[in-house]
Amino acid sequence: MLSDPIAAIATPPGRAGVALIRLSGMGVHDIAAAVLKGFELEPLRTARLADVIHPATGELLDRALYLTYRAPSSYTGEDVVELSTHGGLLVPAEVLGALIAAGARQATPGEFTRRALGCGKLDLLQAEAVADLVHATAPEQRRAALGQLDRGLSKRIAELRERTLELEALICYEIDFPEEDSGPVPPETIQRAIAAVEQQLVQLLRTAGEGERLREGALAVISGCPNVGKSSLFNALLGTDRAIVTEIPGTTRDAIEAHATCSGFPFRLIDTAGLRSSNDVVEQIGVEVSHRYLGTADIVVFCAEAGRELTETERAFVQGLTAPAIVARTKADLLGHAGGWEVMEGDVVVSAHTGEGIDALRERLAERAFSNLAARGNVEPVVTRERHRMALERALGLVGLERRQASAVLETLLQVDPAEPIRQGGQLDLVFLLASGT
Ligand SMILES: Nc1nc2c(ncn2[C@@H]2O[C@H](COP(=O)(O)OP(=O)(O)OP(=O)(O)O)[C@@H](O)[C@H]2O)c(=O)[nH]1
Ligand SMILES: [Mg+2]
Repeated sequence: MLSDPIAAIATPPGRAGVALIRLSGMGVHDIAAAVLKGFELEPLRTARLADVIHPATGELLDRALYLTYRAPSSYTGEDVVELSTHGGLLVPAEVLGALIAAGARQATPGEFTRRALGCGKLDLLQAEAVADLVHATAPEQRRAALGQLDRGLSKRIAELRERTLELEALICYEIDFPEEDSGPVPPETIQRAIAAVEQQLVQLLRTAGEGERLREGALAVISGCPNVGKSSLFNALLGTDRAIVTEIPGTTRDAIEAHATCSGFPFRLIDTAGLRSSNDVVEQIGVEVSHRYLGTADIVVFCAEAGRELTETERAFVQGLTAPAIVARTKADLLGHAGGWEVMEGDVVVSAHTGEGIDALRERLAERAFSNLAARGNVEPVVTRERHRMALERALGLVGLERRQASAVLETLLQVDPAEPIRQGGQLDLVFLLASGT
């Protein structure tokens, strides 16, 4: 099925050597022929150079490479032409204008991928993976997105769907042909099969918490008393001087957010105001903001200078946190070789000035915030969106229902009308349409 012709610049605006413009839909080969001098459709998928001409004025706009594709063998599944023009702000915009003058329509965001979905070139999970790949900032995000694009999660869902359908067939067979020669299906067989599906659903759901965190970045809040070196540590983790550092306690008054990658995993790092009660209104608001962030944190880096014991207040604060905490003992360089203080197990000793312990802290952050994913490796699919989680939770609920109903049906097989529970079981199929989004 071919839809109306659309065109868009696929590369971001700004100065660059090359820009990619895509055309997809009905009649795009004719549209391309109207703007590319000497356009040839064949051979397909072969780069050729052509002058780009405005169809109305005949003005030369660029000299570009183009490739042709014929439905269904293209990204969208439609007829496609891709033009590699020179980059920058003007040339790609003018070439796009020429294509629109020749009959194309400006594509809406995501429309090419939506068409790929409509033409069955991608399923919804793969289309989501394309978006995740484009937005990836950390290698582990890229790995998960590529796994999903490679149908990792789609295949797992398809397998589960297959198993569930077999299960339903087994139950239906038992109900429809209870006196077949092959004898009754033992109830344990059915129960075992249901339990196996349930277990696989639970396993997938276990990846959801960290999977969603992987897409969005784990919220890591740097907290502690004033002047303990929070902003310096924040800057050291980022590798750039983002937050202001001074020797005056109460320097940071607002929460500062920045993206960081630790051992391949994405984090949203937050530097916060030092925790203390203050008469300064601005500082006090900053402290309240810190508390708000602490309430939503996935992980907290609690800072206290190395070489001293944590105060009672600090200890109580760490114990009262709802998120897991890593205690960072800061300014280690000031200690020299001075001994006489004990590093508690799990604490990380760091110096923002010398860089000591910063890599260890990065590793610890990744281990604590993504412990399950880090341990699983890259072989297993990961659930990365609320939509997936909710569909799987629904499926789990329905499988549980099926298990309960199956036992009831099997126990009283000939005494009840079995049609109703089985129809209920049929809902499962709907849930496994996760990949198609219906
Ligand atoms: N020697 C040494 N000094 C440090 C280190 N980290 C921070 N400092 C110093 O400690 C002082 C406070 O540092 P900040 O990073 O501003 O501390 P903070 O916890 O963000 O302070 P507030 O924002 O006021 O709560 C500054 O003078 C820093 O230079 C370190 O690793 N070694
Ligand atoms: Mg600060």
